[in-house]
Amino acid sequence: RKSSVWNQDKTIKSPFKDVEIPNCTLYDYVWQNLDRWPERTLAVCSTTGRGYTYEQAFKLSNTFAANLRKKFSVRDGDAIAVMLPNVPDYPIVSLGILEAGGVITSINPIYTAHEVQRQLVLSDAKIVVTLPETVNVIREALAIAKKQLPIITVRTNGNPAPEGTVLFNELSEDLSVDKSCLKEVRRSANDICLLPYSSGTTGLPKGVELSHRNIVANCEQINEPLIKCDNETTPTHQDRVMVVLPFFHIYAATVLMFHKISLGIKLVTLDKFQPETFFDAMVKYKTNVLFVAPPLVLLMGSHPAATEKSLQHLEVLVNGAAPLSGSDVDRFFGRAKRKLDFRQGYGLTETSPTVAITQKGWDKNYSSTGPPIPNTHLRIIDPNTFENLGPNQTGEILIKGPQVMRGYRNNPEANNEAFTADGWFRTGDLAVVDEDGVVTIADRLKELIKVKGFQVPPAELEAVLREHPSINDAAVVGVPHPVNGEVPKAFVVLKEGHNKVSKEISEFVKERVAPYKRVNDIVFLDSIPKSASGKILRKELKQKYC
Ligand code: 4UV
Repeated sequence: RKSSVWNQDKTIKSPFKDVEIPNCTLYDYVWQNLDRWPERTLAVCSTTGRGYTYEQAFKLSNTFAANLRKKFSVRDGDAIAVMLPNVPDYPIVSLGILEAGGVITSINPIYTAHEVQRQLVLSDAKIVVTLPETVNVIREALAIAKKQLPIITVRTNGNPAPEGTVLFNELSEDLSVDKSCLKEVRRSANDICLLPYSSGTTGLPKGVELSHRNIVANCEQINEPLIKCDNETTPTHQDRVMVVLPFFHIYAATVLMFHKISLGIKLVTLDKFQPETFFDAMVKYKTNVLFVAPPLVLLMGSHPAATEKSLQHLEVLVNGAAPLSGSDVDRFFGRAKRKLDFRQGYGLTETSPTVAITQKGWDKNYSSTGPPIPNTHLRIIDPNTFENLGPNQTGEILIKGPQVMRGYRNNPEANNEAFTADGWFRTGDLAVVDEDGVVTIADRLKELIKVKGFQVPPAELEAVLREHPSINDAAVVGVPHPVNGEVPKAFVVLKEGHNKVSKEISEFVKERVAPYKRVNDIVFLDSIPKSASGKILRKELKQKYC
């Protein structure tokens, strides 16, 4: 069969018909169907049962938005940092920020003060929204940055708000606020709505400018391939999605939060991952759709609590964020004692995030990620010559589409590297595309390490290592790990007369980075191999020592 997705010039188009992208803000898009299901539950916490209906969430976020402008003087385009685990309030906080004209810059709630301060400074955040439990980390970060910012705390239990912070409830339930200030908000589809941080192909994390149109487009683009698996919410049916992937990451933000709320789906939130509570919640809330990253597929194929009974309601499983082994999927099916609708998506923070996803009935090859979603164009190039490659040839995957970011904030150099002269976005991933346009990710060309699907930029760890008083130079690469996918391995050059104390170096890193970025494997070298232009020769390190 002659394929029609490959063009003459060896660019690849989506097999799907183009979709029209509404010219509206993400806020208007998400609430467009509100009057169809005001009474339905929007989000519920799987551990406490605390939750909100669609109508309640709409009203609370609207009141929060008015107070952000009135009490905190939020102006159009102001960045607001959200550092929260998966609490049911997360969507209310997010939609309130958007309605107030703000930009959400989400921070991993397990970040250390060292990591938080960098993002607070770079994003120029005006306010931080967090849990009472993490106020101290924020305060420490602000002290390092020599900055002062208002802190809003989301209370998940009866504990009072830490002194000097404002309770989120008091802002979202405040019936006295005058909402006329919201009429002053001027946001259009081309304005930025999200500012997540990603290292891209190289270097330290950078602010990724995603517009309202980027995210609205991505929601519309995944409707066609994905909506069928969600059994679109009807007057008598509401899908229940388990939200175990973190909302702060773009995968859950777009695909689980904004997209699912636009469809009236119930979000069952899990704030702390423990296998037993996770499997109990799947049964209790009859969750039928689950989005995961590879370590969870592994767990669901091997944990004693993963049984036919605990998986009885599950209909659809979607994997993404890192390479998956097909045998893990088979083991999981073995536990469920049936075959489920299994999907795999591919995407990046820079692409809002979805680029490709498999369709219903997919059982060709679990490691492929399906064809490009509507309105998406791909190229596979030889990264050295930039020449377009053909079907079944491995090369770097380049993307064009309405979901591709505007660029990295204030970083022309990184943008120059990220885009070709004619506007194609370079992913830094190696992939193969077959005759039918089906994408399989083969490897990562970029230096980025992914631990459990989370970004671990080597440059970030190298900078931390170089701060150590005994270290002269450092390099970090990823090595395969059976559970986490990859883990970082460090190469260190000591200053003269200093001792090889790997334990002390590990401790030093531990204090400065989130647990999944910790380095336990350290090799001492006399020098780090570098190119003439000073670039670390990571391939050489991998070949020689890994
Ligand atoms: O920037 P980021 O942390 O973004 C993500 C996004 C994951 C998504 C997005 C849409 C989906 O529908 C979905 O299922 C998952 O993780 O990291 C981007 C890098 O992660 C690797 C690849 O190296 C990207 O450049 N990656 C993402 N998805 C896959 C993957 C995959 N399915 N297989 C292999 N690697």
